[in-house]
Amino acid sequence: MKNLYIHHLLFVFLSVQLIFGGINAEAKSEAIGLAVKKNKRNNILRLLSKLETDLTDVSLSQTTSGSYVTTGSNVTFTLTLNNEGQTNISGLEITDILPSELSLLNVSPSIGTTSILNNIITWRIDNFPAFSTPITLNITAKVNSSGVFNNFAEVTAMNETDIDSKPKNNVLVEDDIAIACTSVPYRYCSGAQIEISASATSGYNNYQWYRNGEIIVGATSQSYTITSEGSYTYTADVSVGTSSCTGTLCCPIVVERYPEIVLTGIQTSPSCGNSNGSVSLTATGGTGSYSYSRDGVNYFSTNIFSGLVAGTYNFYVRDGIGCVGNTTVTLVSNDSNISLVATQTSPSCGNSNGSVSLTATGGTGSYSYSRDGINYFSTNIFSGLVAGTYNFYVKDGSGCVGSMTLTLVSNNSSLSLTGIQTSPSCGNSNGSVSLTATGGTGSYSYKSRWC
Ligand SMILES: [Ca+2]
Ligand SMILES: [Ca+2]
Repeated sequence: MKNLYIHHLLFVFLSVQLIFGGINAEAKSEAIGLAVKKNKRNNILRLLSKLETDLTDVSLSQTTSGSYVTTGSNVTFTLTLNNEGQTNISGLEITDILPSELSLLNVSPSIGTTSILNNIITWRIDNFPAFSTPITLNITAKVNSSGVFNNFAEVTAMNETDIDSKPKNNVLVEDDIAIACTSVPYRYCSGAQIEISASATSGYNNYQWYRNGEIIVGATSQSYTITSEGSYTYTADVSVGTSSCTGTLCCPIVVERYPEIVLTGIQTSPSCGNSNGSVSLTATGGTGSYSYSRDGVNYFSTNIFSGLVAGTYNFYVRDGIGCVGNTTVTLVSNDSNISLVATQTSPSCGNSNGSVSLTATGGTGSYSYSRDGINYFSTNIFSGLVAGTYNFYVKDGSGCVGSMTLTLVSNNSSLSLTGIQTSPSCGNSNGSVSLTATGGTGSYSYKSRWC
């Protein structure tokens, strides 16, 4: 929130029955000039017959390259000096007071010399002949802050006597004084509260404030608190002798909002309760480079936040001038359904020669397999198994897990053995037994043992 009190930035100008609301500085200067010239014409008519060949009249006007500029921009004020009389003018000195909120960059006279002290520029011309073309002084400066800034210039010395103005007397309606103003907008982030306490020049009557040229009902005090964007001006009655006329603000007080920052997020869903979700953020509408945050406190240059489980998240973006945008993204877990089937080879006769071959379907990406749900392997075959009950697990590329339980039953073969004997004779060792085995698996081997 800004709370700025504007002192003495605002000028009320005598307008000689004219209201200048909404016109720019150049137009105003011109209008003032017209009023003065009207007086001047009267003077000239009155004096013409006897002083026709002896009139000295210098006039000063001023324009600006921008009645509206933004902070950090440059603005140029151009002073134009006219010799409107019929005599040469010597020893001319013009003093320009540049507002302190502007940094002087360059001074360029078409003729004469300049000297600079802080933001005060003194322009000296030794001789300004009659019937010369106008001469100019360009003053270029950088604008450093928001507000309404008036560049003030007046003829402050000359050797001759001017018919309708006097050097260095600070009388606004004379033609040897010129003021140009520039508005530098107060800018607020979208959504930020606006509060500017503006104050008109004191000492006048019947103040009236306007927003975008429309009367603000009830805003009739010298001060007014601005709470919304717009272009603000005021008028006030100025006493001139026994009458009163209305003057107005030279340049409006401009209050703007920066464009809203729009933040969007593209999500990659987490899977099966894992913290493998991510959000990629895109911001538009801000100024300068962006930084991003999950908590609105800690900001990072990366626009991608990963390692996220399912849930709702707030994300923030901050631009180069500190304006913030935000968005909310809900990550929904993307759960795969994985089926697992097995082909078993039973162990035999209590041996650890059983095996299981697993086949998975569903899920995404490549599979890995496990007997304990912790250690996963690329092979889908588990061997060296004894009879028993086993759990098997499969995990897909997104981390989703399927499982099954399998019981290996020992395959005990039924072997039978029959024998045909040939008895030994007469105590000789010539007996024999011929064995025949049935059942079992594969080839047989035999062994004998005495009882
Ligand atoms: Ca004059
Ligand atoms: Ca003067």
